[in-house]
Amino acid sequence: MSFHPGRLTWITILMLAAIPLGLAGCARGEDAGEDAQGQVDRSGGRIVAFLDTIIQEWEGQAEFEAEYERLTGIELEIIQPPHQQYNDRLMIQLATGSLPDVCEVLPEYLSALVLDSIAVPLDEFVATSRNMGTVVPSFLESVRYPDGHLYGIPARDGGGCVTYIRQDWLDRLGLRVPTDWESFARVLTAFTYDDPDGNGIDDTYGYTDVHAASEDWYNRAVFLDAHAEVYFTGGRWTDGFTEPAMRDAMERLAWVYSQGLIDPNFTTNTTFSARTAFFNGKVGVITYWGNHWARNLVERTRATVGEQAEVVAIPAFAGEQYIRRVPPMLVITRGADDPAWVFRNFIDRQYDRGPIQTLFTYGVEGYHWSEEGGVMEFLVNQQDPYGARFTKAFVPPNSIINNWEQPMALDPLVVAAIDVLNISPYIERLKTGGPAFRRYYTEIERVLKPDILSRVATGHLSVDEALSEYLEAAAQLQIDELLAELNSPAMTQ
Ligand SMILES: [Ca+2]
Repeated sequence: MSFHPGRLTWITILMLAAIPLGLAGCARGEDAGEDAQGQVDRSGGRIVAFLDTIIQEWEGQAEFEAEYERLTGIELEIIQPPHQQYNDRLMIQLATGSLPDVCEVLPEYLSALVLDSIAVPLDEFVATSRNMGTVVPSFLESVRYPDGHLYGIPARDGGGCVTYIRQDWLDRLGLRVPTDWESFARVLTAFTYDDPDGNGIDDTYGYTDVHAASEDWYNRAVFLDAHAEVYFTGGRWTDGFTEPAMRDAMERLAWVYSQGLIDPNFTTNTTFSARTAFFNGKVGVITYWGNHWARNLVERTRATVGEQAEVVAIPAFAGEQYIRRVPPMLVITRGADDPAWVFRNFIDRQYDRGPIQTLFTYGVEGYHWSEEGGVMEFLVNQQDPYGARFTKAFVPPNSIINNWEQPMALDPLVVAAIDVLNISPYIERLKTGGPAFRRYYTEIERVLKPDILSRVATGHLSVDEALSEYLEAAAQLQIDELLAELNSPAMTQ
């Protein structure tokens, strides 16, 4: 199969959303043979995997594929669209092209694959697998569909975001770690106006965010107890955007902007541009993933602004909860000639607590990691502009979901961030809906809400005007029907 990236527009995406997903499957190798344990030992097969968070080409993806083939005898073809476009590309691929054997799917997209019978139920494969018994059961249950089936296996612990702050800036200004909105507002003001980097130039902001603060994972420090997105509370799905707490959150966001405390690019920031502002010492606070990014944030900031940079993950403020997300999943499509074979060789073997799990976690020995004197460590990525070490291959070492005794010591910086995340987080649930959900969810959450938030934050709309405009637009996008689907008995049993 082939895949040719092209320019996308929302119109294209919305048009394609109306096309039933799924066409012909991929051709693949010969029939399977099984060894004494019932496991496949066939060589010469081929797996096409459509993946988002696998290491990229500049991180040794070709070496990863070659090592997988060396260990399994199976050719692996990874298709990896640009991260920012991944979900749109996947939906278009499923709608217009041939199906990959297996794909990485964010939870809110699973319903589309189930409604179109693209996702193959995996229950029987799990029951007869060699390695799935090592997986902590709660991870599997977190992605079980309301019809009782498993259509995806968590690709990792979904984890969540925590707020990171420049400790060296706090120290220079004689400030303590903020613990509530009032102390946070003072820190943001000092980070903006009191020259926290000591270069004598007014060149910093306190804070940055992503997509106009429309994504709850990233907006916690300013939104606190408010949810911009549809979320599960009090036993049902609710549109957080219309709740009273959202009014106060919008007022705080507009205040932060009016005081000049936020990176003005936050309305258009991708995760890439937001974290780059942090690496460059332009902002002192960002809420970002509490995993191997704890290491990346420190190393890349130091590589840019100097070794004095200290970055710490701080506990949620008073009234705020960090969010633990439903994990992305690996889904086998009906395009696979032999789904059971793909399951055994691509999914189940990732949990072998041996060479394949080592590959999917750490990468290739001698390229991504090495072992000397019994100590295993990541190597420097020679292609990395920051000269940083590798931190993962597909599954970050701190995001393992089975009971593997890992061969590499966990990074204490990452452990500290995960400890902060796990203090008392809000636990997300799998969103499963019907036609209105599938048709309009992304437009409401990723287009309408960011647009309105960016205008209310920058003073172009009052909070009242914002809410009134939102209610009208959301009604046209069937928000009531969408919520009814999410809350239907079949979906919440
Ligand atoms: Ca400065």
